[in-house]
Amino acid sequence: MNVHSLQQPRGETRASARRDAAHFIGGAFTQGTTGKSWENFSPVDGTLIGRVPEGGRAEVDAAVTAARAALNGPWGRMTVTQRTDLLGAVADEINRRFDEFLEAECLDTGKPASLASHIDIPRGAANFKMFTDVVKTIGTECFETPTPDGTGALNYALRRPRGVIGVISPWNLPLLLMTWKVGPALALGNTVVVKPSEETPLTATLLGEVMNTVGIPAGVYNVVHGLGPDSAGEFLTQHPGVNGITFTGETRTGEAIMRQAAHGIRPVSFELGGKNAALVFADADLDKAIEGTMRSVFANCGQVCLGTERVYVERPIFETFVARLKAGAESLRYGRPEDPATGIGPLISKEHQGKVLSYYAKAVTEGATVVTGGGVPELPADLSGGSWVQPTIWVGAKDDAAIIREEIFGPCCHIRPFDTEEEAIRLANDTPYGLAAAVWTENLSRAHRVASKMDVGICWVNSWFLRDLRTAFGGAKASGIGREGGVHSLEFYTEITNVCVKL
Ligand code: NAD
Ligand code: 6OD
Repeated sequence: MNVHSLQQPRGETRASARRDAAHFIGGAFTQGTTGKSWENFSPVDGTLIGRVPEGGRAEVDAAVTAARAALNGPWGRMTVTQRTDLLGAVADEINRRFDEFLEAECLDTGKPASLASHIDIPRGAANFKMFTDVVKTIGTECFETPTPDGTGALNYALRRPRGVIGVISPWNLPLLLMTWKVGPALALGNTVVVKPSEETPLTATLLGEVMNTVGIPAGVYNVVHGLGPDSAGEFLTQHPGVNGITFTGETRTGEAIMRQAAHGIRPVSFELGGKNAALVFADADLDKAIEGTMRSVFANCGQVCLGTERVYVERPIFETFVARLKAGAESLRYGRPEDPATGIGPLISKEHQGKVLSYYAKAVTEGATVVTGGGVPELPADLSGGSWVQPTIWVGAKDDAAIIREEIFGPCCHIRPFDTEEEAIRLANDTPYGLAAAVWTENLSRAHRVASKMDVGICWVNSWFLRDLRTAFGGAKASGIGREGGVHSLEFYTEITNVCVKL
């Protein structure tokens, strides 16, 4: 990549450096009609990145109308091969413009380019390729049914696109999580209207250029920027022309969207919050457990829904584990995205920094011991306008403390000792959430036994965030509704019509 293209002007905003976002509706970029917009600030240093137009009901309506027209028009008429060839070209074009996507993602999020170039952008492309493979190979069921007259009947299933899909996505892995929904939706013949997070508008906008370049028909992929309540997010999820809503974000937002989706009985697919546990047994390979837990706690500055915020460590190795994770946390280097030595970036925004710091303060008032971190780092003046926090580790909190019960979404974890396998399982499952868990042990039987008892959608053994896109992804309990990935995406993105033929 061109590392210089990631440099932000320090303390000023040059007009040439500004990156304004735009809606993408019916194949054209527009600033919309509301006259409203907001400023997008860099999480790294607080400088202005650009302006983002706020869509209103008119923009949402225009996008849904364009999506419906494409569904009933050129997109709906394509063969599966024509459609999947085009989506393969989308993936290729993202890879061809890799550096531009990387720059845009790092500008919006402040995350290290070393991370985004390994995860966010390659997965953004892979999310289009993988689902074309699924769609090309999937069949449907057929039953031969006996009838009293002896001639029988044939029942077979037809899978058809659900229609216009509303996609509401978050800011932590913006391109990855948005395309994780747009990829299968389009591969299965739907059209989409995306409302990206207000914090991260750039890659969704850039993807519009890619769609036009490769010849995706106008209206298949639409983007309307805006906020949630009383703005584009709410207007999209309330729109009667939207046939299904797929959402990734906070559990509380999911509750609001579910209420909005109730009008017209629209189905939802939800990937929500987590309060994920890691269970580290005394027989674990400690080097691997430390390396994996370092990533699961601190990667993306802790802003990963699958991230670990509760670590349970078997007592004989507790002190050693705490000391080693502390050393790892203290070795992480703050820095700009383009610096290859940067180990940790800022949080997404000043608002989120305030939320995370409120938990740092609450941890102390509730009696936890701070092992490391707990505040804002001292940084050079050129970074002081950013939303930085220290990687933080606590011990000694009560099991009902806020830092144990509530999702913080920051670079922090609490570590607690346990004495028996049963106790570890009970503690890990003692949460309203059920997204992910990581189990660290070299004992094969224990690994399978414990994994089968985790009340979660995804349980890793001796790894974390190791993804095979064919597998079911989603959360149990308050962490979600439904599963996406591989053939599981068919559940939400298609409707089945059963055809019963009396022979
Ligand atoms: P958020 O819920 O605040 O916002 C997500 C999106 O919802 C944004 O685009 C926002 O504008 C929109 N929104 C907000 N209110 C709305 C409303 N009433 N109607 C329609 N849209 C509305 O989430 P966030 O802060 O962007 O992301 C962080 C959260 O997302 C964390 O809780 C994290 O755990 C969760 N998350 C979950 C997964 C997963 O796969 N389970 C993945 C990533 C993030
Ligand atoms: O890997 C994925 O498919 C996925 N949805 C990851 C989610 C990460 C949450 O922050």
